[in-house]
Amino acid sequence: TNHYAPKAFDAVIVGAGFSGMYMLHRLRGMGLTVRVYERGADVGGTWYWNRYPGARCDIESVDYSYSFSTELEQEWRWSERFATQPEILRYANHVADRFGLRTDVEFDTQVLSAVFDEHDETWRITTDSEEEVTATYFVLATGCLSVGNVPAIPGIDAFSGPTYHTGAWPHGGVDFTGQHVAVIGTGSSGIQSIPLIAEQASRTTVFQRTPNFSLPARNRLLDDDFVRDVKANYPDRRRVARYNSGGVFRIDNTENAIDVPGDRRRARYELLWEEGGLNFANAYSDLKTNLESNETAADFIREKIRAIVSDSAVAAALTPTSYPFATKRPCVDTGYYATFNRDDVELVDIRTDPIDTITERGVRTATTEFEVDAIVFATGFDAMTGAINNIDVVGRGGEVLRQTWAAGPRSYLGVACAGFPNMFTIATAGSPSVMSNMMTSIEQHVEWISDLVERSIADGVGMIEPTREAQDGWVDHLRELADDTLFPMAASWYMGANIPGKPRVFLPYVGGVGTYRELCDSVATEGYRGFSRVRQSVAH
Ligand code: NA7
Repeated sequence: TNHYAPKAFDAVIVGAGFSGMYMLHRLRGMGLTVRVYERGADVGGTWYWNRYPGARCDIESVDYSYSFSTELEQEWRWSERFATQPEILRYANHVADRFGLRTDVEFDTQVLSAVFDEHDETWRITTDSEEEVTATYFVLATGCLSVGNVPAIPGIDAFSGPTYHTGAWPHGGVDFTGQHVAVIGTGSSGIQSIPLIAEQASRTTVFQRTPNFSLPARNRLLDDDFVRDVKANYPDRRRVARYNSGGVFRIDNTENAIDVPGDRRRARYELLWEEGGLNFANAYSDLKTNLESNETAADFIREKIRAIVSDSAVAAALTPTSYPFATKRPCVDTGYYATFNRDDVELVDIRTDPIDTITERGVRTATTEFEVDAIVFATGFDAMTGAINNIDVVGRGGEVLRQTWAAGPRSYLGVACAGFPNMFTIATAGSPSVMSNMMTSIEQHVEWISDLVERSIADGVGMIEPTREAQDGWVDHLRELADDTLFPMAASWYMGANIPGKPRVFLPYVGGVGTYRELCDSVATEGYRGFSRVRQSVAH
């Protein structure tokens, strides 16, 4: 062996969030040697970085958790219906400790490139610690909302006070007491943080480009009876979650809103509004496909906004009208709309009064200069493709992934790419992950990918990759599914529309996690249909 030969692993995984952690656990359990690189100083991914006030998961905690270990499931006790970021991060740490994951993770390390060496049939991976390692399998568990988007507003560097992005929040927290704070952006992060920032700051100015539909969380502490009941019924609860559209414990309603009398429909909306959370968005099966049905739900929420917000001009500005309900990710809030009834909170509609520039003292719109002490960017992420495109990924024949994806991501099943052998992606474009309970999708992906790896090792296959035909077919299928829905009508991050210059392609698989799981399972039982160099699977 060559003294200078890079360290060789069976698998390298990028990212130690919930995807990377479980992938490590599975591959290690198969006897593989694994190295994980993580740019953060510890595990948790999204929940490591997004420490802004009010950060919570809007999937219920008892569902937003791993199901792969019964012991883990039984020993962990969630305290709230919707867990806070600190609690979810504690959970991630608990998992890392319990399964001894940290020993195989290199923290504070960013992967810069991964180049497929055709001669050795291996991936050569370099990091910012100037290390080069090789791996047979290369897994991108880089997260779908992990590259922050700070808009290029002129003058942004001139501001004399501190600026923050919700997705890179200081670990010690920020004290806004006595300050005038500007918040730019009203997606989930803005809507969660604005009520708490407003409580602390002396004055809060919210700059809104597009109003969002937000549903009340109705968060609560979980009582022992509820937790006991969930734990006693976890297998059933998880089974339901795996096979419905959203990966949560819910029976999908097959009724169409359009077929239901107005008073009954209204009663159902009222019930789901009172129950709180995202189930409202699945009140009827045609809400995301039929504009007229969609309007019934949208109108219901618009009425609620008018009822909550006392100033009618502010209420009108907060009311979404430019896109159908739920075609942008609906938000879940605690007291968001009511926050605008405070005397110390103002809303600036930058559609009518656009931001011209950021100055030394604050934010200047076409009409006004707002002098502020701090600016919070709640401006979202270069979603789904951002983190992957930040790495120089080079496949067979020098094919550069970023170039292949220039007009939109291309993959098979959202997990593998033609020309990039033994490379897998978790919870990114082309899969239902972002439109579901991420945990359900992550477990499905990780288990399916590790089964594929196990099978190909057992068969002595070597390199596996999807065929171009299978990949083209998947890209077409994704577009056809999306075109049958209302989703393309919104300028959302699902469409890449929040990032200037990003191709407008609908990124997620919109067919639901249950259908997707069945499809992936059928691909596997048919000898990994669409992959090349995988031998026919023996009947099992
Ligand atoms: P989102 O949902 O992408 O929200 C970002 C917000 O920032 C949204 O209101 C944007 O308005 C606004 N934005 C983005 N760029 C600008 C510029 N240039 N000027 C003004 N306003 C801007 O990100 P979040 O972090 O809130 O949530 C991400 C996901 O996390 C969420 O969907 C859940 O899945 C959890 P726009 O609507 O684009 O007009």
